[in-house]
Amino acid sequence: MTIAVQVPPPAGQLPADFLWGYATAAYQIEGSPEADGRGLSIWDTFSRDPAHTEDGKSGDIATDSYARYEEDIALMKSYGVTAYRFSLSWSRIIPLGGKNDPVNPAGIAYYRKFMKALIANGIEPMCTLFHWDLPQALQDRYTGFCSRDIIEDFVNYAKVCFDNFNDLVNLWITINEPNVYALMGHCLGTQAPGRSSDRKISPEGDSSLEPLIVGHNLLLSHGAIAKLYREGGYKLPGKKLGIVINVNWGEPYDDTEESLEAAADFMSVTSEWYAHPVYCGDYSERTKRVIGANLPKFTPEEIELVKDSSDFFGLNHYTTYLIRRPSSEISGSNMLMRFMGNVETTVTYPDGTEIGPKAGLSWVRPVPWGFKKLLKYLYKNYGKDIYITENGVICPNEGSLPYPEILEDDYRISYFRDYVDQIIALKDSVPVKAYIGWSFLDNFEWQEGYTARFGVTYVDYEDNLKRYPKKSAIYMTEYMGKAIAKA
Ligand code: PNW
Repeated sequence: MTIAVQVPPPAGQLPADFLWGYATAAYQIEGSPEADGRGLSIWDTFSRDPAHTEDGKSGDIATDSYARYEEDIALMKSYGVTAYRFSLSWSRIIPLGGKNDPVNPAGIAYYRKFMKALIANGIEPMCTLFHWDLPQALQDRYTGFCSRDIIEDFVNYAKVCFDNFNDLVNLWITINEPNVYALMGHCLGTQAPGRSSDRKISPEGDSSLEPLIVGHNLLLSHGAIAKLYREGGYKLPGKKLGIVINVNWGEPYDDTEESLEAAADFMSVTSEWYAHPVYCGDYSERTKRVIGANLPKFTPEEIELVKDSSDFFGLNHYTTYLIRRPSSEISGSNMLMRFMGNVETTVTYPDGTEIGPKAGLSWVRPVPWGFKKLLKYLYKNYGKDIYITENGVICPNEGSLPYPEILEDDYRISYFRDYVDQIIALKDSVPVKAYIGWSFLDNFEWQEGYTARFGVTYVDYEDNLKRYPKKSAIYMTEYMGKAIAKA
């Protein structure tokens, strides 16, 4: 089937070295959980309990991309992308995860073959070390990121990756969204490892403490890996390493002092919690105040370790919320609200209008002006080059539309185009170096199972996982092809 698209010219040009492409994560697409000696990860364990996903399905098959990588790369090449952001499965490389556990040569051989195929097709590998699929053995051994023991094991895993892949990778990402991993896995318990204070959800966990400890150990791990990368001879000219933080924009609900403070608290706890240590060396004063005594403390040596440990600001951004103080007292069990700065998020202004059109998933609405404000805010605060490492949306009804109507994703086209246009509008004031959309394929969307389709490529789960480009894929090929200057 061929889809006709009309692509008006872009509003301006992006530099010739601007990176453009799509992202995925290992557990969301690979499947083949036992191939070539892979060990179990916490996402195998978690998602094999049908109560943990919307459709009761796990990532055991996913989009079968471990086996179909050549087909996937050929499709990506046809999209004209210049970069692909993917993650490595730790338990394929070190099946039991730890520094004294054996390395798996078959896992390494696979990823080398895969990266070489990307490069041979003119696609720059953007490689994430940890996108949430921790080896189960480390969760069992010492509760994973709840323990400081993780740091040495994570550094060892990073070293194995640098030793084996650094000749093929110019852009490394240590951790994907430490904030989401800490909170969904250890406060709400809706993602692996599924820990929470709520004993109906988990037999173990402490929603008020563990996310902070996990966050702290993620930051220390990132700092230690960056030190290894820089001091171990891996940071060669043209190579970079950074962390990816998920930041949504929080706009004050109204112009009262109370809402302005609430929005500042929201931004502080949802993004500064990680960004401030990574770029400035310690938790910000506001984060310390909002979170309070439970926030772990860095020693002076640790501050030095995490300070300026990322070569760029890796930004995953999806949406904007209106922020106000909650109308009633936050109950002790609603810890997530506390981790959002003791605020309430809404999408409806005082006059009843909505911040953006409803999407196919409740938490994401297109608000391109919020993205623009965020880019200015992040550059003003941290002064780093910004790499957009994820940005995407689901169309209304996309979960239920049949093929081929489902390919007509005009809603996604508007979203992508409006967001890229903010980057173009700011090109002389905010250095954005990459735009990576989420996602290359419909895939295993964590607790949503296969019900939430973020891809520019439709995957037919009923018919041998066949791939079909959606209209957005075709549109973006032409749009980005025109927007990025020719070298
Ligand atoms: C990201 N939010 O998670 C992840 O990196 C991807 O693996 C995931 O598939 C994708 O976004 C879509 O969900 C997020 O609440 C989770 O703003 C939550 C939020 C943003 C990103």
